[in-house]
Order: sequence, then C-alpha cells, then structure tokens
Amino acid sequence: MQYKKVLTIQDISCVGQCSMTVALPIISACGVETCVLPSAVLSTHTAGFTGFTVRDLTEDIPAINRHWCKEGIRFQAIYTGYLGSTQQIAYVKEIFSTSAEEGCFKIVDPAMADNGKLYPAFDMEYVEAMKSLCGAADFVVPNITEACFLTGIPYRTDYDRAYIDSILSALSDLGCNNIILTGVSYAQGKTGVVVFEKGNYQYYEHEMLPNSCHGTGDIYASAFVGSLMNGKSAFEAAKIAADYTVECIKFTGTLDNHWYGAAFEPVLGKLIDMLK
Ligand code: PXL
Repeated sequence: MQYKKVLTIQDISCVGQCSMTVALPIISACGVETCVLPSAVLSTHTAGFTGFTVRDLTEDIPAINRHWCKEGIRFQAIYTGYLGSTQQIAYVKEIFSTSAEEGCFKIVDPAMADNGKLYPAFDMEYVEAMKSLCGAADFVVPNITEACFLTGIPYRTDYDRAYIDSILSALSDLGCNNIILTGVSYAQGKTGVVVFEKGNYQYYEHEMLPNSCHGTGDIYASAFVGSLMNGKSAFEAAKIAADYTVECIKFTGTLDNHWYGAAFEPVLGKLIDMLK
C-alpha cells in the first residue's frame, strides 16, 4: 500500500492557531504524512495582534524544491494556504509542475481576505497572482470575500442563489475545476458550503453559531484535505470539514477570552471518528 504524503505550503504563525500550526496537526490526525514548506515565520498572525515580526522565506523555496527533485520526492497532494509574497505564488506553481505525483490533488486555499477585506499583508497584485494559482488547482477553497476579490464581483452580505451562481461561474472562468465555497448562508441562523464539481452544484447547510473565530478557514481547508486523502468524495470531505469546524467553534465558545483562534485540539477525536 502506498503511504500518501501531503505537502502543505503556508506560513508558520508561531502563536495564533492558524495556517501551519493548524494544518500539520489536523492532516496528521487524519492519518496522513504531512510535509511542510513554511512560506514565512511570524511571531503571531496578523489579525488582531500588533507589532508582529515577519521572516519571509521566499528565497529559500527554490533550493528546497531543487533538493526534493534531486531526491525524487513527490507528493500525492499539495495544499497551499497563506503565502508570503507574489513571487512565492510563482514558486508554488513550479512545485506543482515538478513535485506533484501523477494524479496529485492540488488544493488552493486563497487565504487572503475575510469579511469583505484583504488581510493587511496583501494588495491587488497578490490577488492577480492568486487568480493564476487557483486556475492551476484541482480544488479551490475560498470564502465569499476571497471569491469576490478573485472574480471582481462586489462583496455582499445579503444575497441569493443567483449571486452565488455568478461567483461560481466567474471562478470557473478562471480555470477553477472544483470549487468549495465556504460561508454561504441562504437562511437566518444557518450557513453552509457549496461544492461545485465540474459544473455540478451541491450544498451542505449547517447551523450558524453566534460566535466566530479567527483561523476557521484554515481548520476547514485542513480537515477537507485530510478527508479527501482518506478517500472521501469532495462533497463528503466538505461536509466532514464543516461539521468539524462547527465543533471547534462550539468548543471555543466555552472558553474565557480565547479571541485569537479556534481551539481545535480538544475536538480532533471527533474528526477522527467522522472519518471512520
Ligand atoms: O488564517 C489565515 C492567516 C494565516 N496566516 C497569517 C494570517 C492569517 C489571517 O489573518 O495573518 C499570518
């Protein structure tokens, strides 16, 4: 039996329960070897902390990939999240072409925006580059804000199915084959995820919790990747990831003053159970 390896490329926020410190434990808990390529090292994430340090690792990426190529290392999935620079997006595309095994799942979470706004580190040049990375992916996992930046469609909080259809169609025009659009809410008190596979629309609706947490996009994408690597269909993986993320947010709501991330660790057992 082949032991599958996932490569995840995103930053290490040393403190903050997001990006690599979420992806590595979650995908590993799903029983899959998780290799990492840190895009940058930050003292904390950038959403709510001030004065954080950043060490950009763009320059290290080509040599790391050259070494992998020399060693004949190939991945069965490559999952990208928050990247440090536009140049890194070009390097990631190179890794897609040199280090992906035949049939490799390429999953791109264009982690760059939320609630109608880009994260502080990004600009429209980055958005442009991200469009091309999404076009090279098998699965993209944007939230509605990210989808709007990628497509140029104005961000709305009040919308209907026609609005979501227009986003899906514009993302497909970018070359996105399979779209997992998160945070789609058609009814009060409910939210959900759209799975748009080669033009086929499916929707999984679940409860919307009163509290929201930073980093849930990373938890969602990581659980999606872990489930996909366990042989789940895109829809099943999207559903498991949604149910797990809800559990994480619920648990975090029981904690005092846990503002910077979601406490995903105590509910990892539930994710493992969902995969059985
Ligand atoms: O969760 C996305 C994310 C990842 N990494 C860093 C961030 C953010 C969101 O703000 O700042 C450094």
